[in-house]
Amino acid sequence: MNDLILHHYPMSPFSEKVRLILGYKQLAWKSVTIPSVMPKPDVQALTGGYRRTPLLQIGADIYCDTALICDVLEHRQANPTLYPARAKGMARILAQWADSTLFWAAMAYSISPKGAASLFAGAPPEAAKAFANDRGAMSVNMTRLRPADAAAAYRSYLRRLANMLEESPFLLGDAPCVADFSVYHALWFTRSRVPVMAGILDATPGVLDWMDRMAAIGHGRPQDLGSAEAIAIAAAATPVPVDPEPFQDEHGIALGSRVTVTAESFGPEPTEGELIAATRMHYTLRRTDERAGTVHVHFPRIGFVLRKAEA
Ligand SMILES: N[C@@H](CCC(=O)N[C@@H](CS)C(=O)NCC(=O)O)C(=O)O
Repeated sequence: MNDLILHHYPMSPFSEKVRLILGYKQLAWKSVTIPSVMPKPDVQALTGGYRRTPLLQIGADIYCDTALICDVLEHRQANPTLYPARAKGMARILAQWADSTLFWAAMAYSISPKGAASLFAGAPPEAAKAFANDRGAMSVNMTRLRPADAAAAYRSYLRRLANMLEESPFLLGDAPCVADFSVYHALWFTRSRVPVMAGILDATPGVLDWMDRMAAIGHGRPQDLGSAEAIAIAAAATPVPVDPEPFQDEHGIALGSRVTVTAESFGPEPTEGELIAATRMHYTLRRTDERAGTVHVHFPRIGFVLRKAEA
């Protein structure tokens, strides 16, 4: 079986979500550290454009977005499950809220001027500027919360989460599910990466205790790998043949068409390739790269825009 290769960087909250899931499922994985800002030539050699973090690579198959990565890891190692049968729908919907609404409130609060200053303390001023410019370019067409509005929303969300945790040790029961990992990563950023802003968590000690339980899960068994080696692994591998069925055509775009897939928001870089599968939940594009060879790049449907490529 091909290795699981996670392309990520330490400060990335969405990467922390996946690192902990790898730990929860006690999986061995290869760890490729990628840049947090553009340019990212080695990432884009694999994806063909998509630049967000993290990515999961398995041989010549590249999985974008943590919602899809969760499904892939569940398929690889079903126990313990991320999707408990009795709360499957609720777990996914809560995870989606956490990865969007909660995440952006937590970020806008944590990276308010005081938080940003502490995050970049000790780094050269160009680093903070490069980060701000990079994230500004990623956020075109997005409405970002102002810090004071974000703080108010974040406080309410924490109280609601604390309320859920009064009844059970994890959000939807006795064991963590996908929703716990999605909620956790946003709060982890505040607590671990911007401790000067972490006082907001003190009003909800039940949430802090749950965070301790989540942190104790750990990251599984990572082993460092260079990005050039990861590209060589893709080049030497053959993508897993995809089953194009069931083909769900919502766009009037036939399989075999040249298409682009782009994130709905945050990160406007499209990936272009041949559409070889469009199932109920996923798209798969085949593309060939000078260095990575022929790869299959996979996206979830939710959160992504499919278009015919311009001729
Ligand atoms: N919905 C995406 C969101 C990923 C995301 O926004 N990641 C942040 C880092 S935590 C990012 O890509 N930042 C810019 C970058 O790393 O280039 C997912 O679930 O993977």
